[in-house]
This record gives sequence, structure tokens and C-alpha cells, in this order.
Amino acid sequence: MHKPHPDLNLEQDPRYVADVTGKEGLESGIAVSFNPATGEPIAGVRLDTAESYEQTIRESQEAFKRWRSVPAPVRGEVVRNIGNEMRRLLGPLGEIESMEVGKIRAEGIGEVQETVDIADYAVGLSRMVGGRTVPSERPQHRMMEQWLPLGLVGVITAFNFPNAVWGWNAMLAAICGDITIWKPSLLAPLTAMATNAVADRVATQMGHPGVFRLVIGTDEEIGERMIADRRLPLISATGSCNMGRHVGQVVAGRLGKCLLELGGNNAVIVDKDADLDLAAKSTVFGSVGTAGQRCTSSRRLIAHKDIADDLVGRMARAYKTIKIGDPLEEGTLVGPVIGQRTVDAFTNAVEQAKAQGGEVLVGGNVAKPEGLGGWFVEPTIIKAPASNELPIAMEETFAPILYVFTFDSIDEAIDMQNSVDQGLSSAIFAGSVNTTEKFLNVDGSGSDCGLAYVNLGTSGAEIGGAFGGEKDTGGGREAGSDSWKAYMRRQTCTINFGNELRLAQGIRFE
Ligand code: UN1
Repeated sequence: MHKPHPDLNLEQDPRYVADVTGKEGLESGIAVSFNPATGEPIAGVRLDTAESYEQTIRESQEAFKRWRSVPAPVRGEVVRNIGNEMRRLLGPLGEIESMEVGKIRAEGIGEVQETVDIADYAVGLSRMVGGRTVPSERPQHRMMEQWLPLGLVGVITAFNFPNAVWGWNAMLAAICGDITIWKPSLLAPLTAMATNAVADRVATQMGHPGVFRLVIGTDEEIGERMIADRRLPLISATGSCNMGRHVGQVVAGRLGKCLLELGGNNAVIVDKDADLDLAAKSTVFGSVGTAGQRCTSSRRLIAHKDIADDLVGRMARAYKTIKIGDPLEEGTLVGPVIGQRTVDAFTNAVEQAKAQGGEVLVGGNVAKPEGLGGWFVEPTIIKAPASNELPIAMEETFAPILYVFTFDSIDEAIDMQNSVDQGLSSAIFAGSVNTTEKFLNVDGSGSDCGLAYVNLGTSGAEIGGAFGGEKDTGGGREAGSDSWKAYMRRQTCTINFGNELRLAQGIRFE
């Protein structure tokens, strides 16, 4: 039986079920969390029901009335203490995440660091969120914008970033005066419980209970209820494009606001004058990091035909040294994928690629690290046929597969990069500023993605920038820059401090 780290207080949580066999179905009211490295159950979590959801929302409406009247910089103090507590618990939180979703230790801890970073950022913002004064066309009138708390924010997260994506939303929502209602993935409920408990504990100790709520349940029972719920003015959802399309339609149907962070099919362009060593190292991390299960993972390599073989040769040599295995063991670079469905999707994609004329250069198989009964696949490189036609590469397979294409001219490379439905992340490695500026061209003819990197890989964004993408990626922006605006409502205020009625547009009404 798993013994959770005492500082995470999981055992004290009434939802926590220590003894599970792994055979429990969701109809038993318990979701079992499995360790994807061993395939064994870790512990269970009691699911929310329609009634407990309803109670959470009603209590949250009351909590909102209290929280919104706490001055924003004071809300920032709460967030500062949450960030500090996350800092203290970086190790245990990172480890539970490694155990539950298979991230290697460095990446698990790195993810919690992302929450610490956004907490710091939110503390600063708590003294900065504000509007502008606009010149009025009328004498003795003042116009200004103010930003007001929005209300209850529904946050739906995926298994792959079970801590940080909540952090991006919840830390900003908190300083904005909102209550976060978090529905985590049923593949990572323990990380969510531990994470939310940190925030709730700190806020409660400071006299602000009920600001951070968790609802754990199936999409049918809880997810559908949330997205249709008019008491949640904003739904922020991370997941597949299909999921987002559904969420977007339901929320639009009630004229709610949506913040969608959906799939990516991210490409790395490498020109012939690029630093190939840098490009190879970055692309290896981009494609095999998190076992290819980031929305920002590099899925396509578009290499100039003169250097493609050299570049892929360097990467292939690196791939052969990568240790696949227990994510918590020193030296492991690739842990398991999340479950059998991902293994099947991987195998299916490799088969399709072969049938479409792709050549497997490295990997391509299910992996079986010694002593581990979980779900592993080999990081894989597949070369597209000379025609560059490989339909499977147009899809996002959430696994470590990199498809290689070649190009002659940079325009052609940019077209290829933009030819997929998704528009999250993109990268170019090149030596000439003429080329990199083409990729970033301010006329919009370069990368069509929300994130564009030069001499850096597609994954690993810092929290200070706005994170998200265009097209089927959903258009939402989270984390830094002015993403906070999504969690507030804007009010344009006009004040007449004279004694005369002056109508706008010079209208006379006498
Ligand atoms: C995700 O995969 O949903 O840029 C988020 C990155 C991370 C976030 C990934 N900072 O790769």
C-alpha cells in the first residue's frame, strides 16, 4: 500500500481511500489512481455527486461575496503564502505527480515550480490589475475602466500538467477576487487533492475558507454539469481539440466565457545554417520530454534537405542513450505514458505511418523496462516519404513520436509548419536574421501559432508570457502578460461632475 508523504496531508482528506484493489469501477463512487510505471493502484478518491457539486457551488457563491470584498493586495498576500508553501513542498508534490502521471523527478518538481512562479507573478499583479482613464469628449466628464471580480471560475485540467495548469488559473483567479472550482483529470486526482489542499489550507488559516474548491468526478456527472452551469461565468478547459469543441459550444450556448487550451501539433524548422548541436539537443527534449505528453511537445521536424541526415543522425545517437524506466530513479529520462490507451494510440500511429510510406528510423515499439509492469513506449523518429505526404502527422498523437520532413526554401517550411489544424507552439533554428524574422514576420505571414521560439524548442514556456494557441488550439491565453483579464469583468464608467446634461456625439435634446 502507498504511504503518502505526511506533509501532503492526503490521509487526513475524507476523500482519500487508502485501500483499493484496482478493480473498483467508477460506479463504486471511487476513482482509482494507478502508477503508470508499475500499472498498480496507488490509492482511491471518492467521487463527487450531483448533490455534492450543488453544495460546493452554493457555498462558493457565498464565499465569493466575502472574497471579492477583500482588497486585491490582501488577496495577493494569501497567494504569496500559497506560493511559499508550494515552494516548501516542491519535493513531495513533484513526487506524487511523478508517481501518478509518470513524469521524471526533475519534470515533476519543475511543474510545481511553475505554480510557484505564477504565484509570485500573481502577487505582483495584485497591486497592478487596474484600468485606464479615457479622455471624455464632454467637458466636466470623466471616463475610466475598472476591472471587477468575475465570480466562480470552473477550471478543467488534463492529466499531463495536473498541478501547474491549475496554478496558472487559480493564482490569477484568486488575486482577481474569484473562487476557483477545479475539476481535475481522473487520471491524476491525488496530485489535485494534494495541490488544492495546500491552497485551501493556507487561505483558510488566513481567514479565507472556500476560495479554492475541488470537484472530482466523471465528465458525464461533473464535467457536463459544470460547463452548462450559468453560475460559472468562465470555464477554463485544457484537453483535446474534440473536448474543447464540445466545451466551447456548450458554454457559448449559455453565452458564458471560455478559455480553451487544446491540442498542438508543434513543428521545429531547422535551416541549413543552424547550430545543429543546439537544434538536436533542443528537439530531443521537445519530443521525448514528458514522454511526448505535453501539448507543446515537438511532433514534427522540418529540416533543410542539406542538413536533415546529419541532424537526424545526431538525434538518433542521442535517442539510443536515453534511459526509459522508473521516473523516480536517477538517470531516467523517459518515464511511462499515462495508460494502455496511449500505448494503443502510439502503436496505431506507427503502423499508419509505415502504411503511408514513413520509415521508422528509431524506436517504434512498445518498451518493457525490467521489473516494471506499466505502460512504456520507445521514443520514435519516423521519416516521411520524399513527397512529404504523411497524413498521420497531421494528427496529434499524445506520445513520443517525431515525424521528419525536409524542405528547400524557408517559405515552403513555414507553409508546412502552418499546414496543420492546431496552432499552439512553433520553433525555428537558423543562423540568419532574415530567416528568423520571416518566421516572426509582423505581417502575420510567419508562424501561425500562439508561441514562436527562435533557437529554442517548442516546449518549456516561462509563465511570464501569455500561453496558448490559435486555430483548433482554441484561442485561450493563460498565465502571464494580460491573461488576468479573462478572470475579471470590465466596466466602463462615465462620470458627470458638472450640473449640465451633455449628450455624447453632440446631440441636442431640448
Ligand atoms: C501543457 O502541456 O498543457 O510550455 C502545458 C510548456 C509547459 C506547459 C505545458 N510550460 O511545455
